[in-house]
Amino acid sequence: MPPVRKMLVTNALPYANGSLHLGHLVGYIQADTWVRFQKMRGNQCIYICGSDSHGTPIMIQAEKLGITPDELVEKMRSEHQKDFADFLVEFDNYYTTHSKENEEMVATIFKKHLEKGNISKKVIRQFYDPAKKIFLPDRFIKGECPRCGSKDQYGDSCEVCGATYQPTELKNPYSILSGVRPVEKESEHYFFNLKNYEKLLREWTHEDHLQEQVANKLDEWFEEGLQEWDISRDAPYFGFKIPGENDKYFYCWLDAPIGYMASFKNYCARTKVDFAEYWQEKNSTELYHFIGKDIIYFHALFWPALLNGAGFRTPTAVFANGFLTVDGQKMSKSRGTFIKARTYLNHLKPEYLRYYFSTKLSSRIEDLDINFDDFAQRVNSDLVGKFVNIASRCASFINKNFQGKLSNHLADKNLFTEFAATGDAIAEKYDKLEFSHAIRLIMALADRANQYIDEKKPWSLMKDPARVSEVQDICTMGINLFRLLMIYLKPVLPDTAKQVEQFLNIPALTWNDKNEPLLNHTIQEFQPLAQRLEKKQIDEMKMAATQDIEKSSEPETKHEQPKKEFIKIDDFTKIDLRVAKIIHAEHVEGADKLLRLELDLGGDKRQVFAGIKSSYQPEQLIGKLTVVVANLEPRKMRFGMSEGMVLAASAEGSDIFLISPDSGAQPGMKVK
Ligand code: B3M
Ligand code: ZN
Repeated sequence: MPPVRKMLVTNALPYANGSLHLGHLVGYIQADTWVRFQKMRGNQCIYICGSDSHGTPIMIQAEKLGITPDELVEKMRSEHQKDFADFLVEFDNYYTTHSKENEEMVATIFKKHLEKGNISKKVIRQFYDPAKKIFLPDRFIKGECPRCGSKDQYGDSCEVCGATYQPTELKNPYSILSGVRPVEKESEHYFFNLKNYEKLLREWTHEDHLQEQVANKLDEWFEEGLQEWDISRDAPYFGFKIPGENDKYFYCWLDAPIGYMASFKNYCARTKVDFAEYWQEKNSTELYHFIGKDIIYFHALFWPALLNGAGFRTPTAVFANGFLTVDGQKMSKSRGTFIKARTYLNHLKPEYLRYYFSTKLSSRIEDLDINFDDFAQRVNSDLVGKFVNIASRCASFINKNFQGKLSNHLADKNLFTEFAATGDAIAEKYDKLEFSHAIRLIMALADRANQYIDEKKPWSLMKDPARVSEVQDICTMGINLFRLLMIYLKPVLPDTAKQVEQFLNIPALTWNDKNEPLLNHTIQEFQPLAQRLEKKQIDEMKMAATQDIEKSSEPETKHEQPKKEFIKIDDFTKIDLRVAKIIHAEHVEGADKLLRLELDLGGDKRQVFAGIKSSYQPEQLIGKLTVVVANLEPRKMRFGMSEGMVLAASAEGSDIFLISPDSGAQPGMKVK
């Protein structure tokens, strides 16, 4: 028996300002599956998470909702906890960075680094919103891209051309909070000098703590040169005050990873586990962080440096996962592929997603695509068609004909041994986070088990009274193979495992149970374990996702007041507005809204199609004066060319009112 490992596992702490979506779940399901596997192996594995509760976006979001940041954080924390629980992501502790434990921990770590001379103060210039009286994070400033000129780009990068830049480089910048032009303002900030840890980090990077792709990325960052890290923010800010300062706070990204320690500390107080055993330098415990690929810099550079300098251990490994795409595309609200965790849960079983993800996850940072046709196909063919099928094929014979009793021996010992031995290979794949490989091995065994039953044909033996006892042996064998498959799938399908444990009338399955068959034992009545997934269910879920977006999009954009667009007088004079006399008007066959007008612009005759049918009869219009855009590029319409546009006033749902000059105006006169 390998020695029991003592492991502490964390997942990135989700921001407490928005709901979880399927993209978030990749990393949580991955870590949860891994933790469940470790626990099944008999390792002591503690799984920690919590809300990332500080920062400007949380403060602003609370303000929008008219609640305090504390209230927002608590509300989101319980929503996230419920979502995680329902996806069977089972943390040992789910805490918050906005806690006493964290505040103390942050102060301790900060003080250590101050004493070591790793932190210095410097005055910097930053954008400030004079209307809201607040320094603006890069993402709160928009303007025109300095490279391609695209409008409404964020202060750090352009979504159109991909340029990255400083917010001060934006042209015509505006604050998304107030719409006003930000001013540059000076303020003193605290900086963490990451360069002091370059040697340590360069070594650490190549000691197998990181995925290869991450280590390579870090090498690039070393070549570019490590930057000082601004760890302070000015008031108003929702966070921890910097000791000795009045209106300065720690940047939320400083206290966020320290939140792992605080959540664990909170867990220790509850369970009497020894905090120091897991965090002191040189110890035999293991520390793992599961994160998204976008936050590698914080976890692979700042975090080990912060820990080491403050006298704590560094992580055993950091695992980064890729992003989720839906049907090959980035999740997008406008395409209706943005699916909230809760929307999924309202329609589909959490284990289906857990299974689907595990068929696709590897130890590499790859984006993972969810294609819902493939999803349904996987669930139906693997889980329903192969796995559950084994139990349902065998259980009814045992239940009905042998009073639920399994035989006292294995009909095919070799096959059982082969299944048990493959368990070691599967375990190795799980341990290395090669889930998709583990699942392939498991499904190959499921095929073998089905093949065994097909060959033995218990249903036809049942008809021959002399061979009925063989049926019990074959089905006992089938159920035993099924039981091993259940052990192997239990990290992915914990709920199904519970049902199976009940059905088999056994205590919670552990990994080692694979070595001993279940014989001479009475099982319970078989209950269906999984239903086929119908396309309709997926369609309904997708529909609900679209509706969610429609519901939520309004408040989300409410406070983003883009800068008022002004045009220059030159822009206006480009438009050639003329007085026109309507000399003929008629209905257009097949058009619901249009009338065909013939106009006289002082000798210049034009045909215009105008969408005013709902408010005017053609006869009413003949002889009337109106105003027309005379230099609009002629447009070919289904009914003919339209050579201009008449001006009319209207509001949503109202009548249409043609614009007419006062009497005395002559056709062809310029309107200015
Ligand atoms: N809240 C970003 C994220 O949710 C951030 C993670 C903090 S981990 C210490 O991906
Ligand atoms: Zn650009």
